[in-house]
Amino acid sequence: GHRSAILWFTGLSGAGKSTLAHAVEERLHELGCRTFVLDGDNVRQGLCADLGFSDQDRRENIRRIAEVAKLMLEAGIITLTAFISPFQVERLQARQLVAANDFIEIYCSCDLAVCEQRDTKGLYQKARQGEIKWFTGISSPYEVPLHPDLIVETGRDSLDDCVDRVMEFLAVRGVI
Ligand code: GGZ
Repeated sequence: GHRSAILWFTGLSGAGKSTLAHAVEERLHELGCRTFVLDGDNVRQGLCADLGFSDQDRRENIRRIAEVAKLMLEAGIITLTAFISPFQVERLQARQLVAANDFIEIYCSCDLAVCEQRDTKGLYQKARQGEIKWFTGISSPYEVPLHPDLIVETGRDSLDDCVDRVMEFLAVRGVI
């Protein structure tokens, strides 16, 4: 059996949050865990379709996601959220919605230069050319977590290694 939890992945665009969350989810499924990944693909299309990327809209985006994650926690699900979540205040508020033990903040550490080099969607190039205003790391801030529960070096370590780090941590925390 397993207990429910919120795995809150945070980091720059292109740091690998969503990829890591889905890879961790796969491993959790092998253990028989019930899981759900919330990311831009399933949230910004629907629940948050009215929101853009101003500071205010990002804060509201994260607030809604935190509330949804709380409901899923109550439903007994391990929820993995993969959003930039650039601001310390909203990450702290998300944490404070649930019991301390149920919220695991995972900082996906990846240098801006590496994200920009990867530029899988070409967004950094557009941001540099001024075609996207308020792009995180270029023209909008990212507040590095001061006290994350776990730091994974997604810019340096392989995906498999990062998944291992997360799974080890979940075992230590007694989630799995
Ligand atoms: C940052 C943006 C922007 C701007 C579109 N700034 O790499 P991606 O494409 O798939 O992930 C990014 C995603 C960020 O949405 P989040 O909901 O995670 O952001 S936040 O937590 O700050 O609310 C990127 C894409 O959307 N994208 N415009 N201006 N990322």
